[in-house]
Amino acid sequence: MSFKSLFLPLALLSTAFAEKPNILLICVDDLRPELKSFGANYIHSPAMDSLVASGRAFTRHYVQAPTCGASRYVLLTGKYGVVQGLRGNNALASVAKDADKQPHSMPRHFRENGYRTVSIGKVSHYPGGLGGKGWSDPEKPEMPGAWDISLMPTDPWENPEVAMHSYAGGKGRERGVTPVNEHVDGDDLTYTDGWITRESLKQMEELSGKDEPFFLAVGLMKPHLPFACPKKYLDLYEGVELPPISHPEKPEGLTTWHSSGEFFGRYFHADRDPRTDPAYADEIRRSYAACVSYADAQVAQLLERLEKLGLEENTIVILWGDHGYHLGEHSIYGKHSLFEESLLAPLVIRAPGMKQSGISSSSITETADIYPTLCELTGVPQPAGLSGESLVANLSDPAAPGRPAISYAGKRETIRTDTHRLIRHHLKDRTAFELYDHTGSDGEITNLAGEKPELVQELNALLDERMK
Ligand SMILES: [Ca+2]
Repeated sequence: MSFKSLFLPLALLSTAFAEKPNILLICVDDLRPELKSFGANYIHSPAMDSLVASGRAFTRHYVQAPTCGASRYVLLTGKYGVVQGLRGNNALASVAKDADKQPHSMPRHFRENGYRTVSIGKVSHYPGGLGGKGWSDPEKPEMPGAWDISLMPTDPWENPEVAMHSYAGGKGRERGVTPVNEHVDGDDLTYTDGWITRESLKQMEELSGKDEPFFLAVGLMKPHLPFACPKKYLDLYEGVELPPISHPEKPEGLTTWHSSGEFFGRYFHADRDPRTDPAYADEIRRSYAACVSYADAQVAQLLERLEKLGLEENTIVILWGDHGYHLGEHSIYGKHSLFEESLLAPLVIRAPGMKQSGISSSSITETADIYPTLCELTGVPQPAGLSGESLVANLSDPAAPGRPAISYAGKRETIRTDTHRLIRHHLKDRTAFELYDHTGSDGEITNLAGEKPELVQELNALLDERMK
């Protein structure tokens, strides 16, 4: 008997809970693996660390796209964005225009299979799941039919669009005018994630009283820009020395380096630049860390309430970062590259009855794997045509193998194997490659494509095959 078949009955049928397990999906915006349990020792992240200790952390989970909307498209449809229109922030909205042609979203599929589905905060690209003016037009759902309830609490902000890049006191972002970070002294409701958590706890209470299983998706906004959170979380890092920034040099030659437009162009920096000003770099990194701790405090409340309501034993919990983030590595502040820093994000899964909990897996996994995993864990039929593969075997055995991960940004595509990363550029007159060897300490500094044409050819063919 395989691990998989041993595992399933435990996951599905502990005798006290013959019903399908609930799902709590926690999406954290722009969270790179900057958690103590993922090796960032200076970070204060006790709640997410506790989930790692009781579940399975995937330390090499790669997103398909280093930008919010396109990455969430893959999470919520289980499909790669094979065409350009599915590689930007409007990926979900673009397919929603034609509901008959779009793939059924994961929450809609679970809803049609007996789940009550609720979304709070930023789960799809627009917090609350609506497009249009102020991201609040009920006629423009990003995922038609997905949710029984989809909410973005906006008090004291005007609407979800303002709340997305918000400051204390109901203020919104003004391009190039409002600061890149802010830490007002106040409680968690000083910023949006406190409101998202408060509503999520209320929804969880209500769901616990229903007969049907629930799929509750909670989308926290931090540590997305602006790096704004209550001062008490910044205070956690007072006197803490941050580790040096690894490989801070700007890469040479053809790469996916960019000028950090979101970071520099949309916020006020008082003519300071962390790429040349170490004290400012330190301040920025502390603000990011503070926002991670603020998000962690929200996760703590969600996990505590789950336990208090007696739901812990029959709820699958997923913690997912939608992509990574450069904090100075390769001289970038932001995402959008195809370097490891943009593509590596935390994934933690805790399933009822799982074996060897608390042991991390370094097998390569992808965001696209989450949908088929949830189908297998719950017994909900898996729809045809999903791009990923179930991780249930990896939940039974942390040493179970993964498979190479593919990602893309615009017309650039990449594949990451256990040992190498190949990045493919479609230029006007030719195709060009970056090849990086991850077996040593060089990481993604030296492009070896010219030295290893056979390996380039092999990985290029594999990338083609996977992108079909
Ligand atoms: Ca994001």
